[in-house]
Amino acid sequence: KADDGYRLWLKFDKVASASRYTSYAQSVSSEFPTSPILETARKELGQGLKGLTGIAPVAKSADGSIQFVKDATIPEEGFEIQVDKKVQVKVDGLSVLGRKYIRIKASSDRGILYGVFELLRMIQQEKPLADISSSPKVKLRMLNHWDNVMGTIERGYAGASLWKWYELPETVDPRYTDYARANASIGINAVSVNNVNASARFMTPEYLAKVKVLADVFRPYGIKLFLSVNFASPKLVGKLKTSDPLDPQVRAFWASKTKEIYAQIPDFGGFLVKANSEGEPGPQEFGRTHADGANMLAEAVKPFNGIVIWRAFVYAPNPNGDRFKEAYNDFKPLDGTFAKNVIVQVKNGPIDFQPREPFHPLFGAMPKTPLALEFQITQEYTGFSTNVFYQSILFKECLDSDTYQNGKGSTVAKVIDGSLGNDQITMMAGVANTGSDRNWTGHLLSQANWYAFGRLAWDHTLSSEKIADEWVKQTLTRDDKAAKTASDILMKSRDTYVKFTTPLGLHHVMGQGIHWGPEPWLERSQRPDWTSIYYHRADSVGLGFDRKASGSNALSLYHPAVAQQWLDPAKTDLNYLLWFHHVGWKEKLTSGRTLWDEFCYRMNSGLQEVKDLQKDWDSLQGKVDPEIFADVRGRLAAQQRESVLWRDAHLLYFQTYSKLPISYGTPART
Ligand code: GCW
Repeated sequence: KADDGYRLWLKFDKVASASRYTSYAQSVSSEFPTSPILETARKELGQGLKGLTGIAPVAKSADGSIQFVKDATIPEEGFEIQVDKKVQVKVDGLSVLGRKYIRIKASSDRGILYGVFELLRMIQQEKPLADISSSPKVKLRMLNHWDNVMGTIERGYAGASLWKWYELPETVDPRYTDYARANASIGINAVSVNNVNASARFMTPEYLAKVKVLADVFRPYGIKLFLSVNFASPKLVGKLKTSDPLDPQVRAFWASKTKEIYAQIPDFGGFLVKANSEGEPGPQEFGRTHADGANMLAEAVKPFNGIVIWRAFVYAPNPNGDRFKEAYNDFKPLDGTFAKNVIVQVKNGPIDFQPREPFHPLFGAMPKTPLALEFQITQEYTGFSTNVFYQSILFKECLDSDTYQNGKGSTVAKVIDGSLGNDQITMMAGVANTGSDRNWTGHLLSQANWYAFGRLAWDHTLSSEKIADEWVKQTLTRDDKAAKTASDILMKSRDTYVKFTTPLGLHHVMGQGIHWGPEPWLERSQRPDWTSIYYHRADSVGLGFDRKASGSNALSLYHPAVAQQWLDPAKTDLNYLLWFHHVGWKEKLTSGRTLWDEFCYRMNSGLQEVKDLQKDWDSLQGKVDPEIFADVRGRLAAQQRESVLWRDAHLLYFQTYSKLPISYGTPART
């Protein structure tokens, strides 16, 4: 039967080497008292082993061939897997050493659940079973859905929302469970279900009753539910005259609303807030700060151990300003003023999820405030669902960036995992790329981005190669050669995409309406920061945004050691060049080519590389499922068409400024 991608990386079909694992698949015993999460672990283990080995383990009270063992020394949610530990067993009154078994040790049922998925992951890749101990580096590993009441998804490219609000609460789509288990299998333990451009309807009893049902489905998978809130809810739902966070009635509204939510969802996670950004309401309307707003909500959820996740994605129109600096200018002065149960959520880069961005200058600049890192899994600026763009590469680039907060080695990863301070809350969030398409993510290869996000949120030290290899072996093929080809496609994809869309540090030049395709020629709009020329700054002299002291001076927001690497155009990594410098068209770059020639060269090689990706994928025919093969093949062809559009649009537009001939620098290939 052809594979429609629905089963994601959880296929659990019988493996060729099943006999290697059968002795372990006999029975399961547990030292833990029963609980919904433990029952999920048992069920997943049972189903998984049955699929992978053909044997369904029986439940035993003790001495199973797989044992869930309690060990209070293991960090919360972490686990240890021990394989082949010998035990003393009594046979006919004699004590004998023998019998192989697997122990999954944890301090909690959650740890057992994650250990079970780790074990299944090993078997599914047909790896030799090995001891492993693992625990998550950040506490909240969260998906943010930008899903609307009407069933649409903001920046979603895989169909409609998974949440069927009109059918809820009465009808519960079994897909909600499949979604939860996919998340649990990669360690995701929190989900905000609605768009940060939030409808206040989610604060009504009608919608809370629906949301409660989702929370009930997610709970046995160890997933906490959060809601995005509209800051004007006191006015919109509570019928108050104001939503001023310092107004006693407003505070009373939130206190009682919070109580109402916890009555339905006792383990409710808390609120996610986008305020005073892109037209969303917020505390600044009342002359209050982001901290005033966040702390007011924090007070409401505090009695229930809830938290407030306050987004730092803010910018306002200012023709002479630099959007790069706005979040920093708003938030840096507030460091140390947020309540203990607030975490500030910062996008990976200062502008907006571009295919390549320098890391956000707030990382490293707010030592007294826990910061969450927000990535965008959905491919708004990275090719929708027609382009392959393996985001692990982008995620890692940001995580591994050094902020120098506490000297060399203070990477973004260390800022967010709390190892530089004593952050109570630590968190990584990803804007979900899931939708109602049968294969969940539109482009089948985009499943790897959901997978990679979860794996990196669990352990940011994993390499992109390892994650790609794991995903491919579970999802596409275990044939070594074919798996290598598929992984290589993923590994190359990010660079290829950057080359034909935004090479050399060009940014925010996409179509401004739906953010699809190139639109560098957008020079006028009702807001200056919503044009392309605001970002690319092309003129007769050259291209790029000067962010040194001679320009916007945004570079000064970074630690001097960070700024240093980007200050001198002659020493700046070419991948970031136009982020920080306005470079003359005929200026020689370190590559030996002039800016214009390098630009033409990269655009064209990006396009050629897409052709290479197509060839690589074609070589997988017969090695991967035919339905998946055909689907990805079609999308790569669409990507090829788009790459021509990007190259030609960019070169013809920018040529009106450079006035130089287009030359690709390499012999054109067919
Ligand atoms: O990337 C931009 C998107 C908006 C989004 C916003 C945000 C939810 O274009 O659609 O709004 O970011 O992150 O708030």
